Amino acid sequence: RLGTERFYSHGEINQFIEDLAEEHPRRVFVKTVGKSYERRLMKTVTITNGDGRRNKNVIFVDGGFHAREWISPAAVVYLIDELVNNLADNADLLMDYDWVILPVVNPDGYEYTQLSEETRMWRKTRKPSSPDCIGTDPNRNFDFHWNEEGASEDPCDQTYAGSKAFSEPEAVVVSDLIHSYADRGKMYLTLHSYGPYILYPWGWSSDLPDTVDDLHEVAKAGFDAILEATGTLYEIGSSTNVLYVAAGASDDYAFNAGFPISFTMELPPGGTGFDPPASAIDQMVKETWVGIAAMARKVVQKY
Ligand code: 0X9
Ligand code: ZN
Repeated sequence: RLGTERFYSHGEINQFIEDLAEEHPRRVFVKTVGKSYERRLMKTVTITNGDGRRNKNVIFVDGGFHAREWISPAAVVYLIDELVNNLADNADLLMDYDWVILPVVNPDGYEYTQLSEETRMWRKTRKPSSPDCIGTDPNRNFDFHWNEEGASEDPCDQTYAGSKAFSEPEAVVVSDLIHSYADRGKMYLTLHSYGPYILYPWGWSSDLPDTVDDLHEVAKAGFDAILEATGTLYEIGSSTNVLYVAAGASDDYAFNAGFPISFTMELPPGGTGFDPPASAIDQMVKETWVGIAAMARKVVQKY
């Protein structure tokens, strides 16, 4: 069991989900879904209530898109622990839903930021993008309005969109998962930092989806729950309107593929922004879970 006293490596997180599956063989299932550029194993954990019913609706959660946003995998680890080890409080969230979770989308980048102070603020993947530069922004690499706005064609930039859509193996893994769950996936949630924001589509343009009221209602449930629990004031709205236009991201891709609810949750800042101290993890991940649970509760009522 992983506590909240420090940040964990990608290997430790993979081991954590493997151990959970071994301890709870009827409730927790781990699957290797692909490999990163540096051949790290990317694994999903599927959490169920163990009733054996197949093809339930799905809530899909991922973290660790951007290497330096360490609080994201930390929040995902806490969410996994909560769903598995606190079934009593979360039975309603697992009655008609399975949760599929990919804790670290960009393990090469995540490990790179753990190497040294100098590499701590790395954002992108680690595949060479030109003779001089390394990395693509995995959250600009999806094949939906790819490279149209808010993305860069310069391989040395932080928001480099890649040589083509889905040039990065890590983005392909997420896309394959999105498609494999699109028919029963009701909420796609990708955790980033830093905000605090709960963002919904679209991020590729300032247009709002026809179903913006549904998106806003679910986001508001998370907003209210967090405000009430800790006083943290999230901002909610469309990615483009709250933050900036940025095409080729996973949230728009999942929404377009059929998930009726799709959010980027940007957790609050800490430290200089992307580097909250380990002492802040406990409070931050618990607060995040309050918001996610409230949004999931709204989703299981609505869909
Ligand atoms: O720019 C991003 O990828 C996200 N912000 S971050 O600071 N974590 O890098 C926001 C993505 C919002 N979604 C879309 N623009 N589609
Ligand atoms: Zn991010």
